[in-house]
Amino acid sequence: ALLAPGAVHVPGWLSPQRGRALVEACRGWATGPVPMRHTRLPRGGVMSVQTVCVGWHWQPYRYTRIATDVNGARVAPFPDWLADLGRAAVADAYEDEAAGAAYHPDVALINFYEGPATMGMHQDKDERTTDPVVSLSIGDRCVFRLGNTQTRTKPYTDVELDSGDLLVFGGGSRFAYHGVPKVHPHTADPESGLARGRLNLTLRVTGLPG
Ligand code: MD3
Ligand code: FE
Repeated sequence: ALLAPGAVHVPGWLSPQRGRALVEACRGWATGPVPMRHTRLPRGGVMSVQTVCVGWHWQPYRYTRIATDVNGARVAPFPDWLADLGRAAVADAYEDEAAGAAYHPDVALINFYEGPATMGMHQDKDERTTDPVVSLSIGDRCVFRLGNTQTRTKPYTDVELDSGDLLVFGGGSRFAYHGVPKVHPHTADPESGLARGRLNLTLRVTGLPG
């Protein structure tokens, strides 16, 4: 479904089998080289979601190869199979094979929502490109809020996201405010590979060299 210009929701895009494989890969990245943790914000806050990155390390508000804000380790490389998954996602969401083929993500942010974790309304502006963001959800259902490009308040659209759902945000929605105001606890199907909580992967193109 088209949520807004450039914003496409494809329910159930990820098969349970692929979702479980993705969960297993994320379990590996969560242990290191840079462990999954609550990101500390420069003004002293701590994010309620836990995050681990692949390809580049996101520290608010820039991308580095070394996690100087966590443990000083070099971030895990971005695997070719994950870039392939991103190309398939863009091609399917936009029904545009050329757009899919032209998509070369080099970073994944992996967010884990446990207990009361939420994500406030924000824009993703740390990438130096306008290429789409691909989002894959696994585990508990949640409310995803897609706002506008001007303010972090109304008007916005709330969408229920379920395990396996794909979202692609490009074009006029790439710099829209968005957030996750609510996760519905204990709604994950064990078949998803997650016993509890919600996992979200976003694939992006940083525009940074090599
Ligand atoms: C709309 N993650 O990591 S994914 C984030 O579910 C983030 O963990 C949320 O927002 C999550 O930055 C939402 C969907 C998403 C991601 C990027 C977007 C929506 C977006 C960029 C522009 C507009
Ligand atoms: Fe975001």
